[in-house]
Amino acid sequence: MDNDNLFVALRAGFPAAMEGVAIEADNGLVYTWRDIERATAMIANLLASLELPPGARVAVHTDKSVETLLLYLATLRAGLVYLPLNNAYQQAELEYFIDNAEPGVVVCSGRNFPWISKLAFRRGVGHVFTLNDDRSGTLLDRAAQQGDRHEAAVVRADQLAAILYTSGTTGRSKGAMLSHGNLLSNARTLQTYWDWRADDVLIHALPIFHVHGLFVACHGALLNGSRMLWLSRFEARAVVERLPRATLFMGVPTLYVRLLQEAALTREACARMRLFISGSAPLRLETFHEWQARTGHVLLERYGMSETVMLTSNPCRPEDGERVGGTVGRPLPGVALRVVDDGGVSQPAGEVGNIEVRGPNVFSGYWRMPEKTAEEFTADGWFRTGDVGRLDERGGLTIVGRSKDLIISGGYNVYPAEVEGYLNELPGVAESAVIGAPHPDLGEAVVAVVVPRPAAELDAGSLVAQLRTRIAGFKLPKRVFVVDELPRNAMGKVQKNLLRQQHARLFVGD
Ligand code: MLC
Ligand code: AMP
Repeated sequence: MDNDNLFVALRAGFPAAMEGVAIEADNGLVYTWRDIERATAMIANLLASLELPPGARVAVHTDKSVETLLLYLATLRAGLVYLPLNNAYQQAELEYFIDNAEPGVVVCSGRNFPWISKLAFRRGVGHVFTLNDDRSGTLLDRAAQQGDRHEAAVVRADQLAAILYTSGTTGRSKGAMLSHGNLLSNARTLQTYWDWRADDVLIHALPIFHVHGLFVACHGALLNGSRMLWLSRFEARAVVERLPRATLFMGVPTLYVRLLQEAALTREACARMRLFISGSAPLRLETFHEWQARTGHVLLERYGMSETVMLTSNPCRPEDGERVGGTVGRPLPGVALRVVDDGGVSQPAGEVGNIEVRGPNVFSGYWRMPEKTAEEFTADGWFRTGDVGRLDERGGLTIVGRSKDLIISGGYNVYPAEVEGYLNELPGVAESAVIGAPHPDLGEAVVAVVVPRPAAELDAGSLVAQLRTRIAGFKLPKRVFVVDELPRNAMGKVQKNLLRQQHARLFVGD
């Protein structure tokens, strides 16, 4: 019987020598391919023993660990739906995700169990397990009692593999539904386009609750039987130390900015490396050039989204052309991309417009939000990315901005409407506007401009302290300005462009 389970395809990429090393973790542990095979079977057997309904969601809010990756693979293997959550998310954020996704299982770190289990059980979640980054917790305790053989669940290519929440323009997150087929088609395309080799060694330093660290990085290595050098968190020095033993690295631009601050980052250190990939946020041309001068390597920039996985890439092989700084390359094989005006008319090369895409990698819609899904797709099936760009004569894409009101800070997305919503609920706040300001390390930093209610005295520090208990730390404003009023146009709409201009040099020198 045909089985389109993504796990089966990844598993087929494991080398025949199952005793070989698959993952070397920074805590000194080494995982063989057989370890991955056995551990995912045991966790999949545990998940199967819970007798969840088909399509049940497994929501995961843990610190980064190899075991969390094993849980992801086991969820695929069991035919359930993986729902990764940024471990910086706080109570209000978790409540929303659990209400919206109605998971059958929640897995969290032991230190968060008291509050997460309470809110999960109250919302009818049947099972809450713990998983810590030192291999302790009830998930592994229970899995240890299971058999280490498991026949992967039979799934169709269009069945859901994962839901990735991506913040909505209205301030509420939307769950992008990705199927086994979406993820596998993209993984296979990248395998070829980036010329993955069995002897590649990938330094894995990204979080594993987003497309970049979980799908692009891990699928590549697993599908290809390549080793990963695993870091539980990004630390520039630890990455540089591993470069002489590695061939591949993937990062958001902030990682490259921080690596460039390391004196030990030299051509010699990078001698064995074959590819450095950047994405998830705009890469400054200055970083692109500095990287080349320091390491002798030309960074490969690519562009993607939670809803689509990878869309475009600069070339990897010389015969596919040169990597051009400031551009995100051509659409990947199988991906169709067009630039249209607001009326949906395709623009000629050189003209700026809205980026729309289509392909086997594009998600099927937002979880339980048919109206939002309908809004984001055109009548003829193209997905509106919310990004704005232009194509050159040879089909290369340059992203020039976004039509969606989104801040990308250190590779994490922050939706101003969401932060404004929380700010406006605080005592003494009449209204607020949240913008992104250029930042040398983070690319963009969150800045809030707040208007007090009559007679209220607002203190920036106290506003941030109050927000801290409600939302993830990376969404907190790095600066807060208290003003008498917000600039508005004749229609009464807040003129964020004026605020952006006003604060453009807040974090960067002249
Ligand atoms: C952490 N902090 C941030 C932040 N990350 N603030 C703003 N923006 C960020 N990105 C804050 C914390 O809240 C904390 O604040 C302080 O910084 C220190 O926290 P930390 O955890 O020690 O930070 P650090 O380890 O330095 O993290 C920075 C980082 C991390 C750049 C390594 O943000 C990161 O790993 N980013 C990668 C995100 C990513 O993988 N994106 C891919 C999305 S997929 P305080 O106040 O408590 O001190 C996607 C699709 C695609 O977009 O195309 O790939
Ligand atoms: P996410 O919703 O986290 O998947 O973020 C996707 C968004 O990140 C895209 O819509 C783009 O705005 C942005 N993005 C990803 N890669 C790049 C890139 N190379 N350059 C500029 N923006 C990017």
